[in-house]
Amino acid sequence: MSARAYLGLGGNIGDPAAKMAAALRRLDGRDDTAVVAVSRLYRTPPWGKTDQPDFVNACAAVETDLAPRDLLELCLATERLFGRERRERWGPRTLDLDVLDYAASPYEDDALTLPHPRVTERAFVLVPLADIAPKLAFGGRTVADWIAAIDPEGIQPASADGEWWREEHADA
Ligand code: A4P
Ligand code: MG
Repeated sequence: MSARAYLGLGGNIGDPAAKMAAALRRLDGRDDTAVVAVSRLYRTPPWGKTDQPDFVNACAAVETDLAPRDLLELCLATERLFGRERRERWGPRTLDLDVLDYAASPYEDDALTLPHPRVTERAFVLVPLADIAPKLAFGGRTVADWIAAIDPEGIQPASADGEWWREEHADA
């Protein structure tokens, strides 16, 4: 009874693309979760707190047997595994792994809100997500429609395709 979920990955300290790739390989290696599509890598200007280095961002689709809350816990554990230091809100980070959507269904508990509340404001999420799920809808509008409503300026592809995560990756 697996569900389709979408993850957002990002980072701007060290070698974020290598951390993101290692995280995806780790998830894909589990018996309960398969990575079924990955966007290109993108280089993105910092959003929210702008006096920090550019980010690398990507999105991935997974098929998972985990419940939404268990998928969040797996993402948080994976962030910790690859050395995230939690600091200020929206500040620099080695690896951020958010759950963007789970089975196109709203969900809320004390630690998880789905869809991710800020998806539709963030070009660094929407543009990579359009690589793999342009017709996924949030609030009645598709990812492609939301992109038309925001400013995607400065979001630059940093890989030719969605294969960058499959083997040891030097840099983005
Ligand atoms: N949480 C609730 N819902 C969710 C969800 N759907 N997915 C809770 C993931 N987590 C969710 O997470 C704090 C807590 O949110 C989690 O422990 C979980 O219980 P966090 O990642 O530390 O969040 P935050 O930094 O406080 O806020 P926010 O808005 O989630 O920040 P993000 O998404 O982490 O963004 N600019 C660019 N260009 N690219 C980026 O990737 N990232 C950030 C940080 C800022 N600017 C950026 C980027
Ligand atoms: Mg996060």
